[in-house]
Amino acid sequence: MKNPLIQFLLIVSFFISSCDSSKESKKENQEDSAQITFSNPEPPIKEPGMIWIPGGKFTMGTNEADAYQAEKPAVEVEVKGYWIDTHEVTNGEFAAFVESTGYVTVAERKPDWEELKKQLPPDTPKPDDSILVPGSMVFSPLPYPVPTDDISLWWKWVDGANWKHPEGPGSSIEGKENHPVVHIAFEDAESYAKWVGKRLPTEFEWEFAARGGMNGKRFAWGDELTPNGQYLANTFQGVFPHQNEGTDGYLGTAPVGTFAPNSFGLYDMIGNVWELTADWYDALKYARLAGQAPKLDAGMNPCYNPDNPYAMERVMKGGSYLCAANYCVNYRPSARQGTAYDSGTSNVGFRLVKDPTEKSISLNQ
Ligand SMILES: [Ca+2]
Ligand SMILES: [Ca+2]
Repeated sequence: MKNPLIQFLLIVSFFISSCDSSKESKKENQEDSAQITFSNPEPPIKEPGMIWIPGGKFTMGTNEADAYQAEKPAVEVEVKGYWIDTHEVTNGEFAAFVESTGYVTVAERKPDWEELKKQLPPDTPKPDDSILVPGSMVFSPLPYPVPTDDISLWWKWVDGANWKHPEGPGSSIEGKENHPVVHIAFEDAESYAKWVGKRLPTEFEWEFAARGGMNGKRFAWGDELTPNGQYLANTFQGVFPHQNEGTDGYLGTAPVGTFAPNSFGLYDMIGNVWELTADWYDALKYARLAGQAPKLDAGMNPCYNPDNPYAMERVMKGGSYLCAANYCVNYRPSARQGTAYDSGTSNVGFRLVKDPTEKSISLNQ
């Protein structure tokens, strides 16, 4: 590791997974598996590349015994109808944005210490300027088994890593125009969204779409991870992090739309890359909604992660090509993690939503 201090600093500000290997077993889902009643018909004016999600009440989160605490308890929430991208935003789509606007992503800029230190313990000393250089976190596993409670054993800060050079200098996205864009910070996703006239989904909207109209299913397609041995998402087969077998055909990202869509016609809601949402990460969000934890009052920090108390994090959903049975198990619609708002990684991307126009709604009435 060239710059151990920046690695340390960024690991602290990066999401700290609460994953452990105790989440392997699969329990029968006890929740209501009835179809969701939809509330908003599809507007007559279509949005290219997007699917209409008809809105309604649904069960968010889970009561499964082996799920992570931040996913519990299951709570009923309601969303209004919206359009959502059929697939994750691709390198090709992001390149068109950069070409048109000249936008420079966060990973391509020199880190701002004044911003960075807000997410570090108060007595953290300022590193030398030579250490604060553009870069991003890249999955870099060792070739042998390591303890799975130390993410620094497989995440490395790589100078010069960004969306155009996903593994760092020398790597490129040539031939990967149809792969999801990665190394995207929240600010980058919001800037792209503004350019295309869309927005990031809320956490509720994302999960409603991922569930494909079915309440209480463990996966986006039902209760089996690989029904009849068929892979329905790009995840990690083998023993994480060193033994990536790629039985599903992909060791890293896959072209969007490679795996079968869910019932709404959406690709890669599970796996491929994690997807940023608009919400701050609050580990007690569902507990608060269910009255099992105090409500957040106005003026309180909207972000809460006991494993990463200084970080300001956004919710990401769906898991990635790095989610394995022995680690993470986040390839489920209810799964959620916080990710630092001001940095990206090689396994986090996004997709966008769009509200119906007043005109298109009125045409339906
Ligand atoms: Ca894979
Ligand atoms: Ca995804």
